[in-house]
Amino acid sequence: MRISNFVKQDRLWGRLTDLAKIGATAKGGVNRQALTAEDGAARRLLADWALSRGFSIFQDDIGNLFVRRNGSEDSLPPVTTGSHLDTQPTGGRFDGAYGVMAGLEALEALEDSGIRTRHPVEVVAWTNEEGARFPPSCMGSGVYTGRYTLDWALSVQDPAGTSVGEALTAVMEQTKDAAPRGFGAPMAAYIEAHIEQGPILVSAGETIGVVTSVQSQNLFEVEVFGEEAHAGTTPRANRSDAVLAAVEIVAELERAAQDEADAMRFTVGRFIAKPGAPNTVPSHVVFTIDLRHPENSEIERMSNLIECLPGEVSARRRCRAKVTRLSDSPVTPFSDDIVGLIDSKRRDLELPGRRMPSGAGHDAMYIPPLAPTGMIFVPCVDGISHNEAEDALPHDLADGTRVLVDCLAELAGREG
Ligand code: HGY
Ligand code: MN
Ligand code: MN
Repeated sequence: MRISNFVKQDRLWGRLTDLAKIGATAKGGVNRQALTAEDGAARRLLADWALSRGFSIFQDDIGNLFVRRNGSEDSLPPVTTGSHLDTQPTGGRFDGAYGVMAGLEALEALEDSGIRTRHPVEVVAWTNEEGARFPPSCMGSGVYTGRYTLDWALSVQDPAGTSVGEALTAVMEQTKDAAPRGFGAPMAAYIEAHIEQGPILVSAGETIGVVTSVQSQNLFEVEVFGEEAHAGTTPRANRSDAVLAAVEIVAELERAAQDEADAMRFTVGRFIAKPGAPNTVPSHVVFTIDLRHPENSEIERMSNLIECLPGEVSARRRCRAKVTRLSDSPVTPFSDDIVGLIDSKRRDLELPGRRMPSGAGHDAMYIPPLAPTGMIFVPCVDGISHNEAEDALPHDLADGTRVLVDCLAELAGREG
């Protein structure tokens, strides 16, 4: 008897619908940025759903929230699934939320089946996966796995000057009934379910993406320093205009990032000029560069350019530049065993699918040093994501959850 028989599409869809109400936007999307009151409310809702089913809850010092269904041998490391509850400012109802709700649905299906597992099975909601308010992304999983120190993460500030530490205190208070969990606690395996956030599955009419790797991604912060001056009286020859230097830097780097294969992903998502007065020459610009590529050598080539070109352009414009590499994550291959298991379970369920790399970053990319790791993709409508129009079909979401729970049950050593 497959545990996937106990997955309830309506229960999963209902929870996603309830969750999407927290931070709902007028355009039908979700704005539930990390460590906001909305994020706290979503975490509380997950905790209440978990407790009402008899599961237990834990949280670590960066706020990663764990839901646990005990195993018959509870000292064994858990088999873990999960994703994130925070969203982009103009986010959708499924990015992250699907993986957490699919994990909760998997625990419910196990409970409904009456089948025990040797290992405990856990769902985690990682803190600040998006890195939209507090860059870099995957901060919670990064601290959990030792990529970042807790102290550094707590010191990161949002554009308004609020630190992660200040925002985290209020949010963790809402789940203070969760038991403590240490960083890096071992896992027997980790599988994350997520919408693909791209066009491949939906174009092929397939249901399951068996993810083989996550492409490399580096995040940079570039600051350009100039000099404030009067917009009306200051000749060009006397100006140190930080914006003009910054836009020249971006234009030159964007040209260098152009490749025949259209594989390099170069994004300037945040660009803030100060003092921001229309009639004062700007003295300070801070902007981000999100760089991705399927090959490590290519992203390093482009990263080296990003680290030296801003200084050269700035000097030509009587400005100076500072480049900080906020995060770098090389290509992350997933475990052959987990990839093989996901592929075999999708075939057992006669679901069309393919093996494929992930263009988007996910918390799963930080887990391989800790546990055999994999991901399950399901299609999203027209491949749209990081957009309020993001959408997915209930049966695709349920099918991905069916594959997930059959994998978790096997990895956790089902008894019966
Ligand atoms: O940026 C990413 O790829 C992820 O969606 N946070
Ligand atoms: Mn995501
Ligand atoms: Mn995202």
